[in-house]
Amino acid sequence: ESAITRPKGYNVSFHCNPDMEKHHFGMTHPMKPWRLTLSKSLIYSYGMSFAMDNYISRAATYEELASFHSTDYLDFLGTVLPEPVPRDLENQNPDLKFNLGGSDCPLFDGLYDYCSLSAGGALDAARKITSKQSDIAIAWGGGLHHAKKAEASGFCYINDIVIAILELLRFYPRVLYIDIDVHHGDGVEEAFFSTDRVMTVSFHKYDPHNFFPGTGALDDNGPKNEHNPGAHHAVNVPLNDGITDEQYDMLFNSIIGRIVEKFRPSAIVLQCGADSLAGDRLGRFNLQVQGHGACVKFCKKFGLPLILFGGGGYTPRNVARAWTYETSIAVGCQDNISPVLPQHTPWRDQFRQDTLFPTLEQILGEPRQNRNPQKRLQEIVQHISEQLRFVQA
Ligand code: TV1
Ligand code: CA
Ligand code: ZN
Repeated sequence: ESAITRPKGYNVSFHCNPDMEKHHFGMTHPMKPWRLTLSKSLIYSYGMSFAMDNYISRAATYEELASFHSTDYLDFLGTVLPEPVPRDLENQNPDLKFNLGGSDCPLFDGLYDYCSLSAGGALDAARKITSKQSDIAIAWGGGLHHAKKAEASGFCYINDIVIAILELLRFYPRVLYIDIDVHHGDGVEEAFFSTDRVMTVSFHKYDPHNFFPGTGALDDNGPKNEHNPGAHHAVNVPLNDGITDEQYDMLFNSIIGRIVEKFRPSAIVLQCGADSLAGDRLGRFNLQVQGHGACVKFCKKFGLPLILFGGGGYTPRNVARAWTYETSIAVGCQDNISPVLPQHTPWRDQFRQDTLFPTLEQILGEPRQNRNPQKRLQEIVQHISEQLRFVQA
């Protein structure tokens, strides 16, 4: 008998499209849309689809994409052809149009479909929220936070998050955007730099010269000119290698707790990039599935309309574990699911260990050195508390 039953008094919707998952960025490229298939297969193996409304998301229309992106950019994106020879990391072309076609943002087969499907899922999630059919909407195929109005960046071509938040703003006065991807959420931050209706908060590895994208310092809080209502509405939490669950939980709870109190958002959008997990191919942190999921738990507790997006995540087995655990938190069955992966899970050998919660030792062998002294984390909380004095709901 399944421990997962309805009703719960609130509704969770799940938005995905298998057509998105079949695209390939190139053999050695870290972004693998297939990780979405692996995640979904684990979520379904646990039986969680029975506790959610499941939707195959549609592709976003040109007009929907144009709510944020420039038509010049979209027209080019819609007509460029895949390159015959994929580039490698050393083969960066300095004069790319709209930054398309380099090694980070290659031109692959079906690129425009991939982008419009990601944005379509994000928009479907936003509309389920605004129509009050969902209290929590999940779109693991969204979360592509680096894309700019007229530029691709860091594996992201279309900023589905910005498009979804613009939709929320038609109904809600204030939206809180939180980004736990290991990279700085620069595209979303920039898009809302000049409004006080969106507060953006990104936790990320910060090392301006050695880690992408190099922005997101503690005191980058939005253009501070007299006439900019968006000043102080960008919060940045710059971190170093090796941060642990305990430290991250302390930071997240104290920072987000204060922000919700002060900013009083009407809805929360949480980008759950899974490259902040220990053992990620591109990440540098020591977070475990439990610590990553604790952020979702904390956000859910406010009882505000909530959207969960994916984002980065480059070790597919860890991505699938995190997004499965986070789906269980959304549904509210996290204490009833087995920590042992279901026997019938497809691709079960991909997971290496048969647990949903591998230890740091199982993931890494030797854990990465923690370069986040407690004193520095206290300074960060202090700075943000002072910044929030300028914010009013
Ligand atoms: C092709 C093949 C592309 C192998 C890219 C890692 C590759 C990277 C590759 C890579 C890689 C980055 C930069 C350098 C900017 C460039 C989805 C000119 C082993 C949300 C995007 C990171 C993260 C971009 C996206 C970064 C997200 N790191 N192998 N590329 N300079 N780009 O540093 O936030 O997770 O690494
Ligand atoms: Ca981030
Ligand atoms: Zn990332």
